[in-house]
Amino acid sequence: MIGILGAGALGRLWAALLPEHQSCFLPRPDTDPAASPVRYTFQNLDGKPTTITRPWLTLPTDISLLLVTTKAGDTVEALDSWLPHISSKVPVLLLQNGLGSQQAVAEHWPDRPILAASTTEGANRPTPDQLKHAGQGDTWIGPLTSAAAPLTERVVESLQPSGLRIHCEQDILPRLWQKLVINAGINPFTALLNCPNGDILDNDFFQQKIIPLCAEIAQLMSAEGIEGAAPEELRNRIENVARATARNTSSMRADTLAGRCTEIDFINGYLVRLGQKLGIPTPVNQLLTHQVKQLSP
Ligand code: NAD
Ligand code: KPL
Repeated sequence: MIGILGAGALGRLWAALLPEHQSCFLPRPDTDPAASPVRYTFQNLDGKPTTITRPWLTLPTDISLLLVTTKAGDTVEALDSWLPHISSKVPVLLLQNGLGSQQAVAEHWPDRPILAASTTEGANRPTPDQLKHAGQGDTWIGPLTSAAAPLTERVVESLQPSGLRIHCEQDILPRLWQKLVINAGINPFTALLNCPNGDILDNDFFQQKIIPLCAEIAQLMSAEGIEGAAPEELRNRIENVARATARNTSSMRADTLAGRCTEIDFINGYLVRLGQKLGIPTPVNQLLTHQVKQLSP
């Protein structure tokens, strides 16, 4: 049985795609243990609707793999409630965007098999009872702790029945950085300008900031030994994704519009903290982090 911690958009996508009876959700501490199962309408990539019903976990001993699909800022606390009840041999797969939360989990539980995924799948909930698979992508999975390295292939195999494109990646950090670059270059602008991804491209604020932003990120990546960090290349990648997802509402814009906390602390905010640690100035990341935080409750 695969346990899913975080019954939001991404968690519900995995639950819908994994075979029935092979996944369940781990409740939040404030959920009534007798609560009815999680039920929603799943709309696949062809738009076909299906009703999905998945139980809440009752016996933690039944879990063979834990997928963690909470937001980055909730992850350590969510795991803190559950890991004392789950065998230390069970692999824990983190699916958060950004960076910082993955390292925090690996540092808190260094002896556990902790893995991280970088995914370009897209899922959203147009209403609380609906889940839409909005875009097909790829998912790379790799180890964060030494106990996880020998388990990576087994974890990937156990997720293959979902039908998603999933790959083993022994060196997962560069993949997490690649996604971080995209999120750092698109998400804050869409939230601040309250526009879909593609609209940032013609905006003066974006055009003024994207070159110095990419220079900051490139310097941080080089200092961390991450390859593929020429500023112009980063800018091209960001602008290509903004073009390819032109009509999308980014997760940060969606969070801001819904009055939820954003993941800015794990995207541009992570880059600011890393710059402070390495002695590299990051004024554009600081500005974007500060301004996005002003939008949140
Ligand atoms: P979401 O807000 O829809 O879901 C998060 C869920 O976690 C919520 O249901 C929330 O109630 C639950 N949660 C919070 N604290 C909890 C706790 N202590 N115990 C149990 N559950 C708890 O977010 P999402 O869109 O599913 O994204 C989850 C993560 O995946 C984020 O880091 C996001 O950046 C990343 N991601 C999402 C997508 C996507 O398409 N949705 C794609 C790639 C990466
Ligand atoms: O990952 C995304 C997000 O919204 O968080 C992008 C790639 C920007 C797509 O919207």
